[in-house]
Amino acid sequence: MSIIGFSNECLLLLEILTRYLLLLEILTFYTYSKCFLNYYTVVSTGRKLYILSLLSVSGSDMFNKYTLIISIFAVATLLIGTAVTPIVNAQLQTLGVPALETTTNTTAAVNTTSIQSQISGLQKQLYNAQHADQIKQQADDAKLLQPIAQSDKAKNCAIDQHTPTTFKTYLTHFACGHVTVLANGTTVRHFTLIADDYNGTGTPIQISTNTPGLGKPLTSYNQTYKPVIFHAWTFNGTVPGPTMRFTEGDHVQITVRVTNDSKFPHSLHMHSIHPGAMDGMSGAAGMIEPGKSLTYNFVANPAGVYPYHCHIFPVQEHISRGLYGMMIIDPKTPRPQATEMVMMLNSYTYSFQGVNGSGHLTPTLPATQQQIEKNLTDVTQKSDENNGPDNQFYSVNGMPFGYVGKDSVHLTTGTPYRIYLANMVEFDPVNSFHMHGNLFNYWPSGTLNSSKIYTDIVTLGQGDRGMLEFHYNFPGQFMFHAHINHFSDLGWIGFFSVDNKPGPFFNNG
Ligand SMILES: [Cu+2]
Repeated sequence: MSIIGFSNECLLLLEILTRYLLLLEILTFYTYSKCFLNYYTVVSTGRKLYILSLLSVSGSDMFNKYTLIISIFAVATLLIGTAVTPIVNAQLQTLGVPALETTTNTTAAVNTTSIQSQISGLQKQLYNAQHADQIKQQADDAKLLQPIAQSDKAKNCAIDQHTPTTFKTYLTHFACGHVTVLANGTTVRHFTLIADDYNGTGTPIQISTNTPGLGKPLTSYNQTYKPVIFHAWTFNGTVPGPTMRFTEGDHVQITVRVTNDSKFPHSLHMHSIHPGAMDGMSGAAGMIEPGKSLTYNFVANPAGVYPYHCHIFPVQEHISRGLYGMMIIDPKTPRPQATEMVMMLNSYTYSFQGVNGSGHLTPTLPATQQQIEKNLTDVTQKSDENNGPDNQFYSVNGMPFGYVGKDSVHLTTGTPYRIYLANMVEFDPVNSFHMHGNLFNYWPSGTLNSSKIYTDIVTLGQGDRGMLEFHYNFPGQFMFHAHINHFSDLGWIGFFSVDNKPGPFFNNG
């Protein structure tokens, strides 16, 4: 009987099992010795066989030749496995693979990951070697782009150039385009403008806020608030279109696409210096038919503030419907640091567009005597003052009565501010900008050659613009508005809410 209590039947079964296992282990060891791969199996086999042989020896009265063979083989396997392990580990270490001591699944998994990461590392090295030129180019580009990216950040260039602006985000939204740098160091800025007249009838935009008592001159205080709607033609879906910003000397590419659903051709006419073919007038110099596009190429100069607008006849309709925006060309040497804003003065007329936006002015070119007389009759009939179309709303940045009450613009005392100002009001010869409780430096057109004036009011003709710099000494609520009070009463007013404490422009986001 077994000293540990095994029955003879059990021992017989164990012996048969052991012989069978022996055969398996021999096969395994053979494989190992041939391939020199799975040394773990050797170690574990040795351990298993050693235990089995001990069990066999201790569990049986018989010490037959099989158990002897098993024991010898087991000890030999264990010794070989133990001897080989450090050698293989050393080899693996030179390959950067962690040494494997056990055969547990966890370790195997860890090492599988490690080997995979090594493979992916090698693949990366191979890719880098194959694309060395491309990678070098990317690195060079990044090196060239870095100072421009820093300067664009200092100018508060918008990171998101796709989300349409609201009158609040428009105040500080500067689209600086998609930037690339040529090998000769030239900065290229590319912009896309989508011009859309929405089948000629315009898209309804809301030109009133929910401010109680304001922005709803078409309703009485007792009536339910209804937003005021204007049927607009748009660049990139908003009125005004995006403020585009570049630096003097930049190569600018502005791709203008007129949508398929537009009824009329449109164009992009920019103020500043450029070739005639880039001037965005009717005809060959930049007129774009519906469904077509055109890229305007020019070198930005000189530094200053400029309007851009569609210049297809009748221009007064294409502008007054909403196809305009502002363009800033920064000097190569940056202007002194200041918190910057954009203020685009504009107006809305219902004189000719009708309730649903379907009315149009008659084109004035080519102007025969007969056409001029018809046009004069048209505008006279459509006018509310019998002298041509007139505006029913005036605003800054597209929203009559926008920057009032909770949406007043928060400023901080002592902080330097700069405003880029432009006037795109149609039908009225002049507009003005007046600031309460303060004076400002003003540079007409914002060029480096402009002589500044120190004032609290500037008067602007149609398409006129300039640049203001100021800071407030005292806290308080200060109005800014057209000093043509007729315009103020129809929406062109706003408030600076000046505080000693710094904070965002709008407290309510
Ligand atoms: Cu147009």
